[in-house]
Amino acid sequence: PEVVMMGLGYIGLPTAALIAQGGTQVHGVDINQSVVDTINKGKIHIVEPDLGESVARAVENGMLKAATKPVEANVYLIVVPTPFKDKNEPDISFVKSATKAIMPFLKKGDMYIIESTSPVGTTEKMMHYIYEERPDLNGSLHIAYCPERVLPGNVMHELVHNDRVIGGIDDVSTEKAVNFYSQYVKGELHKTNARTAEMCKLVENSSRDVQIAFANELSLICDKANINVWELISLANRHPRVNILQPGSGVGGHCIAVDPYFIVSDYPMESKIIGTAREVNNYKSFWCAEKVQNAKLQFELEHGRKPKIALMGLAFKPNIDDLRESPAKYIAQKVLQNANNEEYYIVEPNIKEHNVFKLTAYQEAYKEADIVVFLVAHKEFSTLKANAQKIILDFCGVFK
Ligand code: SAJ
Repeated sequence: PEVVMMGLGYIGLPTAALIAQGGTQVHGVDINQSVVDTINKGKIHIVEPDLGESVARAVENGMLKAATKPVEANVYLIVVPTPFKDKNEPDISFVKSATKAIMPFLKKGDMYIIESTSPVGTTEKMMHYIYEERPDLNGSLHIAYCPERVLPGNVMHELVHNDRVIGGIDDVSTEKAVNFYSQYVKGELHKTNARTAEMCKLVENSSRDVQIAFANELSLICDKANINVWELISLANRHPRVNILQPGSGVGGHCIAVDPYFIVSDYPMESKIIGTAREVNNYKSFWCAEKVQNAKLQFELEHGRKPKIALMGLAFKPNIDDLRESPAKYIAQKVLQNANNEEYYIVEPNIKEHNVFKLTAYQEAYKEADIVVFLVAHKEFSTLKANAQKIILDFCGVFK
């Protein structure tokens, strides 16, 4: 094969399928045997629009094969997770073990590209690691960092159409990597060095986190000031140079709630706003759970009975089925921990069944509940009619 793709997850698999579709032979590698088996059957293990067809086609015409071990190729892409061990240290051990796995196959002139979100300096670190283990190759590889930027739910489109930032460890590496991506990316390819490209990815997600934190902070202020934050933001945004994002029940997912820590852990003294934004967004989820608790006690005092409570939405953002790092799920768990014989309805219209939460249809939950808590602004919820009989805790602006 021409390309070895290390990691067949949310980014690796769509990228592998896309490259294969363009007529390049791709060998995909994943440590999970059942993922490998699924893909070799032309099926997929993740939910993403249009990915299924693309993988099925690529496997059927023999351009994409999956395995648990790499083989010899000309281009090696590292697209594995870089989780955060605790609040102090990003974990690049998957990048390192993927690099170790391809080490015996590398030959002079090969290209090695990291796409995984990584702390600044990771590409240089991996270069030193490779040349230490393979001194025979010294200086002969083309090494670059090129972060992915796709939005879950729109991956197949954005992989092709988003601009990319490509940073080599030297100019030749950058040029070679640009040539490679130009085969399947229609967006612009921007050249830089590896460190800048690494920081660029972290900054993109930190920027969004900081902006959401600003909106969440406003929601706390407005709650105290008795002002409708949704109206306030929409009015402020009529200013030609103001563009405030939407408050919600917190910030979740695998990227925006994690990547800022990659900066904060390396530059703690300098990254005050970035670190504080993380705190504000985390606090917002805690605050929401407290609000539910207070509403519950208040209801009991006023009505002399336990309320029925609907928790609307579990996903980490609207209109997806992904519960990873979800603030809504965190709030639901916290509320249920404090349960004291109230009746609860848990709603997630994008999921049929869940092994922990017993799910109820959103219409029924809304009809039955005394207290309705909107945790995610799923499109289904906007069809519900406001009802003055109910206590509504609208954390994500369903009724604005
Ligand atoms: N959110 C708000 N208010 C808003 C917008 C979002 O509370 O106004 C919340 C969402 O509910 C969610 C979280 O923020 O909990 C993150 O959602 P998102 O849609 O902003 O982003 P992700 O995590 O799905 O994808 C991001 C994208 N990055 C940017 O937009 C800068 C995507 O382009 C990246 O590729 C992806 O992270 C990644 O993999 O890094």
